[in-house]
Amino acid sequence: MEDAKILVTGANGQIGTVLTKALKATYGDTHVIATDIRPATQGMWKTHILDVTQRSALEEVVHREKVGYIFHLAALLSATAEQKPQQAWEVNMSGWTNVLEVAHAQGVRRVFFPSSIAVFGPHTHRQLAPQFGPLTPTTIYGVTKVAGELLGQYYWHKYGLDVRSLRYPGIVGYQSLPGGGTTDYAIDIFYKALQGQPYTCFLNPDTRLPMMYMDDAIRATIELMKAPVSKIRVRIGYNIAAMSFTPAQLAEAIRTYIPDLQVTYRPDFRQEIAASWPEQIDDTHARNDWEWQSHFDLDAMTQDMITHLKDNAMALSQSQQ
Ligand code: VAH
Repeated sequence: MEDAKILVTGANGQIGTVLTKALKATYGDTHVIATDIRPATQGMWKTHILDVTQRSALEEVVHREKVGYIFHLAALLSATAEQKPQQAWEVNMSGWTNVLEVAHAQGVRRVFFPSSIAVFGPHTHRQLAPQFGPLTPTTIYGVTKVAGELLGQYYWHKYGLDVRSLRYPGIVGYQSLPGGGTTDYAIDIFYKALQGQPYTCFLNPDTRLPMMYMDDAIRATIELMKAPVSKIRVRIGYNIAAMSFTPAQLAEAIRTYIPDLQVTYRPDFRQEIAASWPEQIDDTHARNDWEWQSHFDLDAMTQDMITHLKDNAMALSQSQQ
Protein backbone atom coordinates (compact mmCIF):
# COMPACT_ATOMS: atom_id res chain seq x y z
CA MET A 1 0.00 0.00 0.00
CA GLU A 2 3.02 2.29 -0.58
CA ASP A 3 1.72 3.45 -3.96
CA ALA A 4 -1.10 5.66 -2.72
CA LYS A 5 -2.31 7.31 0.47
CA ILE A 6 -4.33 5.39 3.04
CA LEU A 7 -7.43 6.85 4.71
CA VAL A 8 -8.82 5.51 7.99
CA THR A 9 -12.32 6.44 9.16
CA GLY A 10 -13.06 5.98 12.86
CA ALA A 11 -9.31 6.37 13.40
CA ASN A 12 -9.74 7.30 17.09
CA GLY A 13 -11.93 4.34 18.03
CA GLN A 14 -10.92 1.11 19.80
CA ILE A 15 -9.55 -0.66 16.69
CA GLY A 16 -8.97 2.49 14.65
CA THR A 17 -6.47 3.87 17.15
CA VAL A 18 -4.26 0.79 17.02
CA LEU A 19 -4.66 0.25 13.27
CA THR A 20 -3.80 3.88 12.46
CA LYS A 21 -0.71 3.71 14.66
CA ALA A 22 0.43 0.49 12.95
CA LEU A 23 -0.17 1.89 9.46
CA LYS A 24 1.63 5.16 10.24
CA ALA A 25 4.57 3.23 11.68
CA THR A 26 4.82 1.18 8.49
CA TYR A 27 4.00 3.70 5.77
CA GLY A 28 4.80 7.04 7.38
CA ASP A 29 2.75 9.64 9.17
CA THR A 30 1.77 11.73 6.13
CA HIS A 31 0.93 8.64 4.05
CA VAL A 32 -1.94 7.73 6.41
CA ILE A 33 -4.85 10.14 6.86
CA ALA A 34 -6.59 9.68 10.21
CA THR A 35 -10.21 10.80 10.15
CA ASP A 36 -12.84 10.67 12.87
CA ILE A 37 -15.89 12.55 14.02
CA ARG A 38 -13.97 13.57 17.17
CA PRO A 39 -10.32 14.48 17.89
CA ALA A 40 -7.88 11.90 19.27
CA THR A 41 -7.89 11.90 23.09
CA GLN A 42 -4.22 10.90 23.34
CA GLY A 43 -3.06 13.45 20.76
CA MET A 44 -1.14 10.86 18.75
CA TRP A 45 -1.85 12.46 15.37
CA LYS A 46 -3.62 15.26 13.55
CA THR A 47 -7.21 14.06 13.09
CA HIS A 48 -9.12 15.25 10.05
CA ILE A 49 -12.61 15.74 11.52
CA LEU A 50 -14.94 13.84 9.18
CA ASP A 51 -18.55 12.73 9.50
CA VAL A 52 -18.82 9.73 7.16
CA THR A 53 -22.53 10.34 6.73
CA GLN A 54 -21.59 13.52 4.77
CA ARG A 55 -20.66 12.14 1.33
CA SER A 56 -19.36 15.42 -0.08
CA ALA A 57 -16.92 15.85 2.80
CA LEU A 58 -15.63 12.30 2.31
CA GLU A 59 -15.37 12.79 -1.47
CA GLU A 60 -13.41 16.01 -1.00
CA VAL A 61 -10.69 14.44 1.16
CA VAL A 62 -10.43 11.27 -0.97
CA HIS A 63 -10.09 13.36 -4.14
CA ARG A 64 -7.71 15.97 -2.67
CA GLU A 65 -5.39 13.39 -1.14
CA LYS A 66 -5.66 10.93 -4.07
CA VAL A 67 -6.51 8.18 -1.58
CA GLY A 68 -5.82 4.65 -2.83
CA TYR A 69 -6.86 2.60 0.21
CA ILE A 70 -9.69 3.07 2.72
CA PHE A 71 -10.06 1.30 6.08
CA HIS A 72 -13.64 2.14 7.12
CA LEU A 73 -13.96 1.69 10.88
CA ALA A 74 -16.49 4.38 11.74
CA ALA A 75 -19.59 2.68 13.22
CA LEU A 76 -21.76 2.29 16.29
CA LEU A 77 -21.01 -1.00 18.11
CA SER A 78 -23.53 -3.55 19.32
CA ALA A 79 -24.52 -2.29 22.76
CA THR A 80 -24.76 1.38 21.77
CA ALA A 81 -26.57 0.39 18.58
CA GLU A 82 -29.23 -1.53 20.52
CA GLN A 83 -29.94 1.63 22.52
CA LYS A 84 -30.06 3.85 19.39
CA PRO A 85 -31.12 1.56 16.53
CA GLN A 86 -32.14 4.32 14.11
CA GLN A 87 -28.88 6.20 14.60
CA ALA A 88 -26.96 2.94 14.26
CA TRP A 89 -28.64 2.21 10.93
CA GLU A 90 -27.98 5.77 9.75
CA VAL A 91 -24.30 5.89 10.69
CA ASN A 92 -23.42 2.28 9.88
CA MET A 93 -25.25 2.10 6.56
CA SER A 94 -25.06 5.60 5.08
CA GLY A 95 -21.43 5.83 6.19
CA TRP A 96 -20.58 2.60 4.42
CA THR A 97 -22.65 3.43 1.32
CA ASN A 98 -20.81 6.76 1.08
CA VAL A 99 -17.44 5.03 1.32
CA LEU A 100 -18.39 2.55 -1.42
CA GLU A 101 -19.79 5.21 -3.74
CA VAL A 102 -16.84 7.57 -3.25
CA ALA A 103 -14.32 4.74 -3.61
CA HIS A 104 -15.97 3.64 -6.87
CA ALA A 105 -16.19 7.19 -8.23
CA GLN A 106 -12.62 8.14 -7.24
CA GLY A 107 -10.88 4.93 -8.35
CA VAL A 108 -9.82 3.82 -4.87
CA ARG A 109 -7.81 0.57 -5.16
CA ARG A 110 -8.96 -1.35 -2.07
CA VAL A 111 -11.52 -0.86 0.72
CA PHE A 112 -11.70 -2.62 4.11
CA PHE A 113 -15.02 -3.26 5.87
CA PRO A 114 -14.99 -4.39 9.53
CA SER A 115 -17.66 -7.01 9.93
CA SER A 116 -18.26 -9.00 13.09
CA ILE A 117 -19.34 -12.32 14.54
CA ALA A 118 -22.49 -10.31 15.21
CA VAL A 119 -23.64 -11.31 11.70
CA PHE A 120 -24.54 -14.70 13.16
CA GLY A 121 -27.82 -15.37 14.95
CA PRO A 122 -30.04 -18.17 16.32
CA HIS A 123 -29.93 -20.17 13.06
CA THR A 124 -26.14 -20.45 13.15
CA HIS A 125 -24.50 -23.60 14.57
CA ARG A 126 -23.50 -22.30 18.01
CA GLN A 127 -20.50 -24.57 18.52
CA LEU A 128 -18.81 -23.74 15.22
CA ALA A 129 -20.09 -20.93 12.97
CA PRO A 130 -19.31 -21.75 9.32
CA GLN A 131 -17.97 -19.32 6.71
CA PHE A 132 -21.13 -19.78 4.64
CA GLY A 133 -24.45 -20.33 6.38
CA PRO A 134 -27.60 -18.57 7.54
CA LEU A 135 -27.04 -15.00 8.74
CA THR A 136 -30.09 -14.06 10.83
CA PRO A 137 -28.79 -11.63 13.48
CA THR A 138 -31.22 -10.41 16.13
CA THR A 139 -29.34 -7.12 16.79
CA ILE A 140 -29.45 -3.98 14.66
CA TYR A 141 -25.64 -3.98 14.74
CA GLY A 142 -25.63 -7.47 13.24
CA VAL A 143 -28.20 -6.42 10.64
CA THR A 144 -25.97 -3.51 9.55
CA LYS A 145 -22.98 -5.86 9.34
CA VAL A 146 -24.81 -8.41 7.17
CA ALA A 147 -26.11 -5.64 4.92
CA GLY A 148 -22.65 -4.08 4.85
CA GLU A 149 -20.98 -7.33 3.82
CA LEU A 150 -23.52 -7.88 1.04
CA LEU A 151 -23.11 -4.29 -0.21
CA GLY A 152 -19.36 -4.77 -0.34
CA GLN A 153 -19.75 -8.00 -2.30
CA TYR A 154 -22.16 -6.21 -4.67
CA TYR A 155 -19.61 -3.43 -5.44
CA TRP A 156 -17.01 -6.11 -6.19
CA HIS A 157 -19.25 -8.00 -8.60
CA LYS A 158 -20.91 -4.92 -10.16
CA TYR A 159 -17.96 -2.50 -10.40
CA GLY A 160 -14.86 -4.57 -9.62
CA LEU A 161 -14.21 -2.50 -6.47
CA ASP A 162 -11.75 -4.54 -4.38
CA VAL A 163 -13.71 -4.67 -1.09
CA ARG A 164 -12.33 -6.93 1.65
CA SER A 165 -13.84 -7.73 5.04
CA LEU A 166 -13.20 -9.59 8.30
CA ARG A 167 -15.73 -10.82 10.85
CA TYR A 168 -13.97 -9.62 14.00
CA PRO A 169 -14.54 -11.56 17.21
CA GLY A 170 -14.57 -9.56 20.45
CA ILE A 171 -11.30 -7.62 20.46
CA VAL A 172 -9.18 -7.21 23.63
CA GLY A 173 -6.34 -4.68 23.78
CA TYR A 174 -4.50 -2.31 26.13
CA GLN A 175 -3.81 0.46 23.62
CA SER A 176 -7.29 1.99 23.55
CA LEU A 177 -10.46 2.05 25.59
CA PRO A 178 -13.49 0.13 24.29
CA GLY A 179 -16.64 1.95 23.26
CA GLY A 180 -20.12 0.50 23.41
CA GLY A 181 -19.40 -3.13 22.67
CA THR A 182 -20.89 -6.25 24.24
CA THR A 183 -17.39 -7.70 24.65
CA ASP A 184 -16.00 -4.63 26.45
CA TYR A 185 -16.16 -6.54 29.76
CA ALA A 186 -13.00 -8.39 28.68
CA ILE A 187 -11.07 -5.11 28.78
CA ASP A 188 -12.82 -3.40 31.70
CA ILE A 189 -12.02 -6.34 34.01
CA PHE A 190 -8.26 -5.82 33.54
CA TYR A 191 -8.47 -2.18 34.67
CA LYS A 192 -10.45 -3.06 37.78
CA ALA A 193 -8.15 -5.96 38.63
CA LEU A 194 -5.05 -3.75 38.34
CA GLN A 195 -6.64 -1.10 40.52
CA GLY A 196 -7.32 -3.75 43.15
CA GLN A 197 -11.05 -3.24 42.79
CA PRO A 198 -13.84 -5.81 42.42
CA TYR A 199 -15.42 -6.08 38.97
CA THR A 200 -19.13 -6.37 38.19
CA CYS A 201 -19.52 -8.27 34.91
CA PHE A 202 -22.53 -7.50 32.71
CA LEU A 203 -22.52 -11.02 31.25
CA ASN A 204 -23.16 -14.40 32.87
CA PRO A 205 -20.00 -16.24 33.97
CA ASP A 206 -20.51 -19.05 31.46
CA THR A 207 -21.12 -16.87 28.35
CA ARG A 208 -18.54 -18.28 25.94
CA LEU A 209 -17.64 -15.95 23.07
CA PRO A 210 -15.08 -15.89 20.25
CA MET A 211 -12.39 -13.36 21.18
CA MET A 212 -9.11 -12.09 19.72
CA TYR A 213 -6.14 -10.09 20.98
CA MET A 214 -5.77 -6.67 19.35
CA ASP A 215 -2.33 -7.49 17.96
CA ASP A 216 -3.78 -10.44 16.04
CA ALA A 217 -6.76 -8.41 14.81
CA ILE A 218 -4.55 -5.61 13.47
CA ARG A 219 -2.17 -8.08 11.79
CA ALA A 220 -5.13 -9.91 10.20
CA THR A 221 -6.52 -6.62 8.86
CA ILE A 222 -3.25 -5.53 7.26
CA GLU A 223 -2.42 -9.02 5.95
CA LEU A 224 -5.86 -9.27 4.32
CA MET A 225 -5.47 -5.86 2.66
CA LYS A 226 -1.96 -6.66 1.42
CA ALA A 227 -2.86 -10.10 0.04
CA PRO A 228 -2.77 -10.48 -3.78
CA VAL A 229 -6.27 -10.15 -5.25
CA SER A 230 -5.98 -13.72 -6.58
CA LYS A 231 -5.98 -15.03 -3.00
CA ILE A 232 -9.24 -13.36 -2.00
CA ARG A 233 -11.96 -15.88 -2.72
CA VAL A 234 -14.51 -14.69 -0.15
CA ARG A 235 -16.12 -11.31 -0.79
CA ILE A 236 -18.42 -11.26 2.21
CA GLY A 237 -16.66 -11.09 5.61
CA TYR A 238 -13.95 -13.69 6.22
CA ASN A 239 -14.40 -15.64 9.44
CA ILE A 240 -11.27 -15.31 11.58
CA ALA A 241 -10.70 -16.92 14.98
CA ALA A 242 -8.11 -17.04 17.78
CA MET A 243 -9.78 -18.26 20.99
CA SER A 244 -13.07 -18.53 22.84
CA PHE A 245 -13.53 -17.98 26.56
CA THR A 246 -16.11 -17.19 29.22
CA PRO A 247 -15.94 -14.32 31.73
CA ALA A 248 -15.22 -16.91 34.45
CA GLN A 249 -12.30 -18.34 32.45
CA LEU A 250 -10.88 -14.85 31.85
CA ALA A 251 -11.18 -14.00 35.55
CA GLU A 252 -9.32 -17.21 36.40
CA ALA A 253 -6.54 -16.36 33.93
CA ILE A 254 -6.16 -12.89 35.48
CA ARG A 255 -5.99 -14.42 38.98
CA THR A 256 -2.73 -16.06 37.90
CA TYR A 257 -1.29 -12.53 38.29
CA ILE A 258 -3.82 -10.88 40.62
CA PRO A 259 -5.08 -13.66 42.93
CA ASP A 260 -7.47 -11.45 44.91
CA LEU A 261 -9.64 -10.43 41.94
CA GLN A 262 -13.31 -10.55 42.97
CA VAL A 263 -15.96 -10.70 40.22
CA THR A 264 -19.72 -10.32 40.63
CA TYR A 265 -21.96 -11.31 37.72
CA ARG A 266 -24.93 -9.02 37.06
CA PRO A 267 -26.12 -9.62 33.47
CA ASP A 268 -27.86 -6.72 31.75
CA PHE A 269 -29.30 -6.19 28.23
CA ARG A 270 -25.95 -7.13 26.74
CA GLN A 271 -26.40 -10.74 27.89
CA GLU A 272 -29.18 -11.19 25.34
CA ILE A 273 -26.92 -9.79 22.60
CA ALA A 274 -24.06 -12.11 23.57
CA ALA A 275 -26.38 -15.12 23.80
CA SER A 276 -27.33 -14.64 20.14
CA TRP A 277 -23.73 -15.07 18.99
CA PRO A 278 -21.90 -18.38 18.36
CA GLU A 279 -19.29 -19.74 20.76
CA GLN A 280 -16.67 -20.59 18.16
CA ILE A 281 -15.82 -19.65 14.57
CA ASP A 282 -14.59 -21.82 11.69
CA ASP A 283 -11.86 -19.80 9.95
CA THR A 284 -10.67 -22.51 7.54
CA HIS A 285 -11.24 -20.29 4.48
CA ALA A 286 -9.03 -17.48 5.83
CA ARG A 287 -6.31 -20.00 6.71
CA ASN A 288 -6.44 -21.59 3.26
CA ASP A 289 -6.88 -18.43 1.16
CA TRP A 290 -4.36 -16.00 2.71
CA GLU A 291 -2.57 -18.08 5.39
CA TRP A 292 -4.32 -16.53 8.39
CA GLN A 293 -2.92 -17.76 11.72
CA SER A 294 -3.58 -16.34 15.19
CA HIS A 295 -0.64 -15.93 17.62
CA PHE A 296 -2.29 -15.16 21.00
CA ASP A 297 -4.31 -17.55 23.14
CA LEU A 298 -5.97 -16.68 26.49
CA ASP A 299 -2.80 -17.11 28.57
CA ALA A 300 -0.57 -15.16 26.17
CA MET A 301 -3.15 -12.36 25.91
CA THR A 302 -3.59 -12.12 29.68
CA GLN A 303 0.14 -11.96 30.28
CA ASP A 304 0.61 -9.26 27.62
CA MET A 305 -2.32 -7.19 28.89
CA ILE A 306 -1.10 -7.26 32.49
CA THR A 307 2.47 -6.43 31.42
CA HIS A 308 1.40 -3.40 29.41
CA LEU A 309 -1.39 -2.10 31.63
CA LYS A 310 0.66 -2.27 34.82
CA ASP A 311 2.70 0.75 33.67
CA ASN A 312 0.05 2.24 31.38
CA ALA A 313 -1.13 5.70 32.37
CA MET A 314 -4.43 4.89 30.74
CA ALA A 315 -5.21 2.56 33.62
CA LEU A 316 -5.22 5.63 35.83
CA SER A 317 -7.30 7.71 33.44
CA GLN A 318 -9.83 4.86 33.29
CA SER A 319 -10.14 5.02 37.08
CA GLN A 320 -10.89 8.76 36.84
CA GLN A 321 -13.80 8.25 34.40
C1 VAH B 1 -19.12 -5.36 19.92
N1 VAH B 1 -16.70 -5.44 20.08
O1 VAH B 1 -19.15 -5.84 21.04
C2 VAH B 1 -17.83 -5.49 19.14
C3 VAH B 1 -17.78 -6.79 18.37
C4 VAH B 1 -18.17 -9.25 18.42
C5 VAH B 1 -18.35 -7.96 19.14
O2 VAH B 1 -18.40 -6.64 17.14
O3 VAH B 1 -20.07 -4.78 19.40
